[in-house]
Amino acid sequence: MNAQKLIDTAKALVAGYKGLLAMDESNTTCNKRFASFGIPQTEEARRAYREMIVTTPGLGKCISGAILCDETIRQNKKDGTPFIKAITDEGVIPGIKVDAGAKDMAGHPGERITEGLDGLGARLVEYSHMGVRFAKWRAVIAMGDGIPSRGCVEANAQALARYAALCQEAGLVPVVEPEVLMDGEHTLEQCREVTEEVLRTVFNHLYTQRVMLEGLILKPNMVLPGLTCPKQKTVDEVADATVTCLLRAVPAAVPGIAFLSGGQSGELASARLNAMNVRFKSRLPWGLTFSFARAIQQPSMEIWSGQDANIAAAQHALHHRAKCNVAARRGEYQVSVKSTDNTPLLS
Ligand code: 5MM
Repeated sequence: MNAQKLIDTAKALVAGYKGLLAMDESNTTCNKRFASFGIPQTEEARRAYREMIVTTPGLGKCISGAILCDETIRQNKKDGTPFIKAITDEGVIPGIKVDAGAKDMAGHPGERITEGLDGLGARLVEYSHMGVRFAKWRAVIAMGDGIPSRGCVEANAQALARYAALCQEAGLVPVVEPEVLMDGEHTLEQCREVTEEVLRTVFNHLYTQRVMLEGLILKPNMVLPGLTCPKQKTVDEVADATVTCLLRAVPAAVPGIAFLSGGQSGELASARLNAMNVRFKSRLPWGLTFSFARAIQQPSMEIWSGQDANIAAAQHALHHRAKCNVAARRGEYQVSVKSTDNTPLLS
């Protein structure tokens, strides 16, 4: 293991005011999103969509690293240039999603365990030879009546730690993504408690598996009330709860924390990241940035809608959301964000 190389890559992923672009939707997820906009669910449509993304002018000024999936990393632009070369030439570090998805967990109704450890070492070596420098694995933790269970949290944390150790051995920086889902009626405080327990468990297992904290990136959820919780919270309240939780559970040796958006609107995700940087930046041991999929891509996918004529407009929308998140890292993002019932969410 080349520790310095891992540290340098991890630092580069959170350097300046850039963040990560998650464009690693599995074919099933991508097809589902395409279906909602009437886009054909074919390999060629997925390739064309990803070409639209990676050729967005100025992408490298906002995005430090892009997470691809196995299909995309093997695809090329129409002119034959491999996507991995296109993004590397733009100054964006290529990454790869390596989990095999979250599956129903035996004996744990309503809970899931992420699979993909078998043969992972060999797959990582192949990706590394292709020029990939970091990887990503997502664990999914649901909240509800009696869940998450200890068994589910422990099993997912152990899998994340084993994945992270394999990545570092292969010279790839692991992005460690334990996602506490937004679905449910739970309160902000309940989400904070569960997220803290999950993160503490994950870091215990990372320690047990001898993962070098300086050479990884954490990709957590923000601490939010459940989607159907009657008590929604202001942007500042979310920022405070999230940072409080992270300060208690994430060691200072970790170089960066890059949030997932988890189904928040692009505007809210940016506003909440902005508030964290405005209120806490000077007191934080790690960089706080973004690793969004939907909160960056959603408007551009709708505008593109599978039509070549819409590429420039779709790229403009993608670049706009990426720039908004760079502004949020600086603490300079400004937008009036309202909830669906028109209650102001900014305090
Ligand atoms: C939570 O999903 C990750 C971040 O995306 P959002 O910002 O939209 O929440 C994302 O990287 C996710 O892990 C990938 O899209 C892969 O998901 P699937 O379920 O398709 O493997």
